[in-house]
Amino acid sequence: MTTTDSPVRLRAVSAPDQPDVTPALRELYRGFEQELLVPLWTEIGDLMPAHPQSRAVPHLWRWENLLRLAAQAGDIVPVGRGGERRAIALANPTLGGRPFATPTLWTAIQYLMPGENAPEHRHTQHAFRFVVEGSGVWTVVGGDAVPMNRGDFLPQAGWNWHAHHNATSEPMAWIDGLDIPFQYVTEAQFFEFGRDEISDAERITPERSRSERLWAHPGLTPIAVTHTTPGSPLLSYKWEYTDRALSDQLLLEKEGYAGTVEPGHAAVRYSNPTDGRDVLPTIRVEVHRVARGIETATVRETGSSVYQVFDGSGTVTVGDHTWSVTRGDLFVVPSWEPFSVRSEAGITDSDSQALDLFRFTDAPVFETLRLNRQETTR
Ligand code: GTQ
Ligand code: FE2
Repeated sequence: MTTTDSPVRLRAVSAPDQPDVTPALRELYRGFEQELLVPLWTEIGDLMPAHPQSRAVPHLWRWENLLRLAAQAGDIVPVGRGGERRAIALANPTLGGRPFATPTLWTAIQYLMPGENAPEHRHTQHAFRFVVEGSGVWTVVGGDAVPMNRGDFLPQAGWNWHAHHNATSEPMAWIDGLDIPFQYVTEAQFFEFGRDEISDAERITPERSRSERLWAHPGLTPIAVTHTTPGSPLLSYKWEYTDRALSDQLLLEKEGYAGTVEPGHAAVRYSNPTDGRDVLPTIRVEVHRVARGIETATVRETGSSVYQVFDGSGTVTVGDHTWSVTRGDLFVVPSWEPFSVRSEAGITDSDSQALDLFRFTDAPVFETLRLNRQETTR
């Protein structure tokens, strides 16, 4: 309870350790204010809570609404130097209207009209793209043109030059994930403009990027290549491989072998082929497949997640919120909020007859700082 605008809060005497509000106490707190001092005893509950209490809340964004508004922006808002990208970010309702999906993670829908180019730039923020539907855009990372198709995951570690171009006659939408909110608090960001137009030699449309030809062979590392920059050198993880990994896990389970997270729940993490670690220094990315009729255990962990439904339908519970979700829908799980899903038959049948969830988190940061904690209840 605040009795003045003073940074020092004069609390009602509720706890035994709080002093009586006397003229002497008011005088003391005025002294604190004048010298820009704040005592611990009025702040401790907020500063040092017994368990995480996220400033963010669970929230769901419907893909059909995002897509409709992005298409509208496509008609009205040009893309070019300065604004850089036609990207529209999810703003968690309790993060002050800032474009932050969670306190650490940026999530946006990006939209490119036929023939459009998003100019080249680079920044320290680590990024990725994920495609829930559509095709036709190539992202050019360090001069390497990488195709984007449904289910493809494209990591792009900080400080790589990148531009995007739509080579088709159809608009395309996808989602971007970045650590913009996290880097915002670090005050260590850098940004540089590149060329306004990439060269014709780069504005090409190969089916596979050079990075995939070098790095996308399971268990095989090119001997003559040393990779020293942060994050994965593989610029696209194609859906074909992810899909097979997930369906194999479920088949192995049927045959009585281990591999799934829990019965009917397969999951994979995208990893850096040079060291097996997370694809990006600050962001972990996973895909989960929950078989029809399966309900997962309830998990809560420190750090926040953003999910996008890739395929199928089901019911998602995050803390006190429960939503029916379908293809493309996005939702956030704030730190320490209990999370579970149930895979159900939807209006439209899914390709995999299951609920496929794309997920990204800030887990690498929490693990590095030894702040990771997890609790599972069945
Ligand atoms: O595509 O380069 O959503 O730099 C936010 C910042 C996308 C991008 C975003 C970016 C980009
Ligand atoms: Fe960028």
